[in-house]
Amino acid sequence: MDVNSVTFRFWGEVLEPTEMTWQQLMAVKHTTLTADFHCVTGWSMLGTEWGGALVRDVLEAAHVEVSTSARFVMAHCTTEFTTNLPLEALLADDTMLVWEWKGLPLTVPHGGPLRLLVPSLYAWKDAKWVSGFEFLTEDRPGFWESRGYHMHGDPWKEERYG
Ligand SMILES: Nc1nc2c(c(=O)[nH]1)N[C@H]1C(S)=C(S)[C@@H](COP(=O)(O)O)O[C@H]1N2
Ligand SMILES: [Mo]
Repeated sequence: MDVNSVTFRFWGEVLEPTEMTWQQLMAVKHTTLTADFHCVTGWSMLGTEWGGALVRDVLEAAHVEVSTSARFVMAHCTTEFTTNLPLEALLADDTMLVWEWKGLPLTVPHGGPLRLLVPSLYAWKDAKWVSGFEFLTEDRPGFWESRGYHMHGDPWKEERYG
């Protein structure tokens, strides 16, 4: 995977669609976070250490101006996988774009070079190989959500299936 060919896109309900290069992403304020990971099928992985940047900081660095009409976001990947989440979840103070796991580059099977990490929601929302955010006025189901998974997916409320 040549990271120099990575572009991360922002479109939909934004004042102007824009994109970021890998170099621009790497220049965003670095954050590490230790989080628990809950798969909807029942397993959890506790205390995993991730490195990257808060999505908030990424949006600021890219000068993305989210329209006041935006309420939801669809995360898109380099594969057909998509997942939807509320805008508040994307902007939460623990939601990140990650590229490191235990201080090492994130491996391809786990979503490298770039993965979305939403510790407040089930792990199916943690889009691997994430390539962009589409801002939406209305919620729309992503890959698993259109196959029966919950539209929101809060593990504490056990929001597994819709
Ligand atoms: N692009 C993409 N991201 C994805 C998935 C997928 O199929 N494609 N599966 C999701 C699900 S259901 C889970 S449980 C986690 C698994 O992450 P892991 O492979 O790093 O354990 O990734 C999530 N992100
Ligand atoms: Mo999962």
